[in-house]
Amino acid sequence: MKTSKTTSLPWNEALRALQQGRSPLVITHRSPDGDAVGSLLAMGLLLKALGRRPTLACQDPVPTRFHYLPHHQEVVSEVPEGSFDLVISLDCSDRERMGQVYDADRLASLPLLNIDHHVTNLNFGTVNLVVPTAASTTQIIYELVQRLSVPLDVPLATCLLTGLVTDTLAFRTANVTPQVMEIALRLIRAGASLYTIVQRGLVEQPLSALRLLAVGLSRMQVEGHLAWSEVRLADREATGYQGDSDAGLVGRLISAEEIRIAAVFKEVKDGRVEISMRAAPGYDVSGVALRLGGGGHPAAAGCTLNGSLEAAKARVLPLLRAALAEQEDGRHSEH
Ligand SMILES: [Mn+2]
Repeated sequence: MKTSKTTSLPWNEALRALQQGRSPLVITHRSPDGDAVGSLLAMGLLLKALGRRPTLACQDPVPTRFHYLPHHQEVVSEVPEGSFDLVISLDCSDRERMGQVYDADRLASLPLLNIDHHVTNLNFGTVNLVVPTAASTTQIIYELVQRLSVPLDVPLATCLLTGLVTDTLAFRTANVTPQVMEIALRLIRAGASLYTIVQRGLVEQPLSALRLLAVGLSRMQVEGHLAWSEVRLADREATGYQGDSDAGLVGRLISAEEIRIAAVFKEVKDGRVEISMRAAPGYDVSGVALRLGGGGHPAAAGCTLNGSLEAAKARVLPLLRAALAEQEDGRHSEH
């Protein structure tokens, strides 16, 4: 990326790892989003162009809304037998985000190429190509594609643009720069359909998602500039919602102009709670997520806690109140 920090980033080490690995295992994060799936499939295409036969893995299935992406059927949730000589982690801010497909007993001795754009990345790889200024992990892969002179065909451009579009909510986030728009333009020129990606990747939802959203909005709690809500396992049953997202709930909460920080507490299986946090411009929830063992970006971050919904709220809400108070103080003293 064209920033003053470019020289300190290990582009050459990353390129060398990609060229040396004969049988790479590529992993993206559990509960995959558009950038996770787009990165995984784009990296698969890049490696195939280099003559490799990569294994593409994700703990959870590719959501059906991303089934327009080429080769999505190749993603496995169980890592097959076979000897790998390189692990590539995509869009994961820590090792744990890779989920069960990263079997440390089997893989910890291998070189690990960590490619990510989360500011909270723990640099857990052997090579850490972590670029927080990138709007998506696919933007970093685009740069690798350029440096390796891999031809930009329609499938590759579609995967790359999917990450860029979904992580920026269709170019609406604060990290969208002229360079991001230039890359998007090149990907569209290469044949990626912006319309398809926006519709399938961001806009369309099943009716059950709207029902779940309605339940979540009806439980909204507001305290000053803080808003939160919760999604229970029983809500999924009642609404028939099959996806593992919050159906856009946290995005709706932060869209209220009075709200500076929003959170959704989502009950998941195995007695855990996933917490999604959002911050309005000028506020930052990545620090709270990092303290709770998660990670993310200033405007969007998350973590997973063991225990009940009530226990999660009791632990997280005081931290969010404190972050909000501190950041509001900081803003006032700037004037
Ligand atoms: Mn991402």
